Amino acid sequence: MKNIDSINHVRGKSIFVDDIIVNQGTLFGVVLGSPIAYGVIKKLNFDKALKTDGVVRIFTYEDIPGENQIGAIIKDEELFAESEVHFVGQPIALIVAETEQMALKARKLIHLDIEEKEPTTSVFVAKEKEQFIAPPRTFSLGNTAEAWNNCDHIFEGNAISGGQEHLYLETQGSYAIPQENGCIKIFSSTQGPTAVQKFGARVLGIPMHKIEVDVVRLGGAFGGKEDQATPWAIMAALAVYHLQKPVKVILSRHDDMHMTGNRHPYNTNFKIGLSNDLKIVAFEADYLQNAGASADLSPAITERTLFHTTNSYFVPNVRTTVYSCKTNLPPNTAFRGFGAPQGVYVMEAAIKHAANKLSIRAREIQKVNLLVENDEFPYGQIAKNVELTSLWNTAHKKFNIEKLEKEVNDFNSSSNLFKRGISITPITFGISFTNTMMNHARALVHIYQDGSIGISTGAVEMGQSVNTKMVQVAVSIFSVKTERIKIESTNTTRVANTSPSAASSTADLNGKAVELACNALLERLKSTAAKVFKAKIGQIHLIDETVFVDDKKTKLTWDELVWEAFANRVCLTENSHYSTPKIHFDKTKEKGHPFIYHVYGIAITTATVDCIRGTYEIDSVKIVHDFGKSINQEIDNGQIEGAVVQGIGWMTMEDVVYDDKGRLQSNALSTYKVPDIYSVPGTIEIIPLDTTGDENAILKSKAVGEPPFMYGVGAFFALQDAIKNYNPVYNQKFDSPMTPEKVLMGLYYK
Ligand code: LUZ
Ligand code: MOS
Repeated sequence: MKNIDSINHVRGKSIFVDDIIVNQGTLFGVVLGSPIAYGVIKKLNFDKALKTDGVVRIFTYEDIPGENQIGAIIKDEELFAESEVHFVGQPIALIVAETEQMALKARKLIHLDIEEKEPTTSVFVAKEKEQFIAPPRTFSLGNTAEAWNNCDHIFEGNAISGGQEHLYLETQGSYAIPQENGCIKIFSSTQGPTAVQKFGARVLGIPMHKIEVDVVRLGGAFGGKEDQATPWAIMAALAVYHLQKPVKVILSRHDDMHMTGNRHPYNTNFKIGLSNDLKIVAFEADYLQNAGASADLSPAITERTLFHTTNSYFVPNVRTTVYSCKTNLPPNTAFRGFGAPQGVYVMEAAIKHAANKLSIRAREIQKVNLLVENDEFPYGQIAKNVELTSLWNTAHKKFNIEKLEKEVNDFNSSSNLFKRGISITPITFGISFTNTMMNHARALVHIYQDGSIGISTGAVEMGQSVNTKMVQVAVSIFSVKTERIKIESTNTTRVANTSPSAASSTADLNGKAVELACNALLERLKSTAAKVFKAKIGQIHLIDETVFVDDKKTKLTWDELVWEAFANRVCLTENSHYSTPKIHFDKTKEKGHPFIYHVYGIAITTATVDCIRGTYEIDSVKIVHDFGKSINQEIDNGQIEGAVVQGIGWMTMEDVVYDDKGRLQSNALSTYKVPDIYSVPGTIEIIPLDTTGDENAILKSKAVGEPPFMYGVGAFFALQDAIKNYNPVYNQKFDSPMTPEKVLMGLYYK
């Protein structure tokens, strides 16, 4: 089935927040952000700005009727700065005017008197000062202190990974409209409609039922709108609260890049110990996570890093600690993979480091340490339905790893100025929100009298095609034409108390809820049909919009059956609730069974480096992936292709740069490079692993959003391999992103 949005998307007919037809009298808000990273606010002078043509009002923390607090996990984040600012771009005020241009003009006329203090941007300084978001967390298995004695080889090293700007095509934005009795309706480009509602209620000091949040779709999010869509929505709502006029707040690209956080940069020291037969005996790592100025989702991201420190390998002795460091940068936040890619990258760096020292290929270490059935993860979960060996064997059979290596060698011996490299990247990703409480969802399904169907869920469509998958789930149960089904907007009054669309779990959680609701309705329709034909329910089947009694086709069609049920006063609406079974986690012991299942995969990456310029191309990424039984191979392949390219971007070219005053230098698309059509791999080949699927995944089709992001890690190591093939004394620092500048330095390193 095709993505239901594709035709409207390519014709520019899809509606995003900024496309909603505006009401008469709509006002426009522009956010004033702090120009400095750390300081004490002495005086704000709005006099000139307020006299500017069209300016209606300027809001600050003093206008907040409830709590000036939007921190979700930890209450450490003000909506508007009160007495201190903690990062460049931190919101101080909202200027509301008749047009956006008028508000922008007024913003320039605001005079800020802020006494500057010395900002902290480095994780080392933060750690030294013990400036942490929360106490450090450690996961351990076995006993590393003793295990070092049993290692034949021990290596220590350091690995750095950088930030990443989400760069969703649609910037952050919201449109809030006053309703009667002090109620407010907010259209928001958010992954978490309930987050907007809940924290909006907190800030405005009103109950949640006075705020309705509606989301049609997002023009991309990637985690950047899990938490950080909230402030702009609340600001619009705050202005509505006071002015009783519709207010729109849409960030410009420049403001968005300045004011919102990124993927967390990490700096990690690791230690790995191996036996002579290359078994990893012990692994330790201290991860310094740059969290920025407030917690945001950092404690949860910390956790997901710890859940993925050993990637796809069994290591009997592990001790890993994440230090979430508080700095004067914008609060870093969720980004596809949610801390797992950072963990996986360090493990792969440690293996590569050991392989370099032992003068062997990394794959020789990787292969003999792959997780197998009943191995224990460092967090106590026992690995089940592990597909890694079967993936490795399939990759070997379909792609012939040794032949690929030989091709690389042959190329290199016949080429002086271009050199090629190769790497292998196995991935393992745990599916479920690591916070067990969040793993539930609801669906509201109406069958209308004419046989058409409307479905509401908590799922937010952000380009991942979850709505298409929801249609498929309903079609698979009702056996009706896809045109019968409409997926409604995500709305807090129809489906309440939702978790954000995140953690790769949206299709599973909401799909299972849709499945439950549709099955309940199907039972009622079958019961109606059974009465019509004086048969038993078990004899009734619905196939292609027609009722069958046993295997005999009847004349009763879907719409006639629906009418019959309605005429007999049968309820044609169902509201269902799904919560993931079996999962649990004990934070006091750091042990449990947090994930309902794991997604596995393996990628082989090849790259070619231009040894004069330091420029490069990723030639191919060959993947064997565990989809379970995909319900939509094209959509899932699209998710993989997008994730691979985004992962390669993170590992190779996307370089978030702040100066030591905490000012973003890579603040526009001229200075921040993202992969474009010219930098995607020459080929991306995807082979689905042949498996029976997983009962806990929706229609056995496993979650696919985040796991393939980590295939991008392979680009870093393929590039290092290519550099090494030109310069045998290359120092192989694990310092990503591997920009052309770093490649060039590596090629000529002496
Ligand atoms: N968001 C979240 C996530 O709140 N919890 C998670 O475990 C998670 N995992 C991946 C992406 N977003
Ligand atoms: Mo996410 S990183 O919002 O799944």
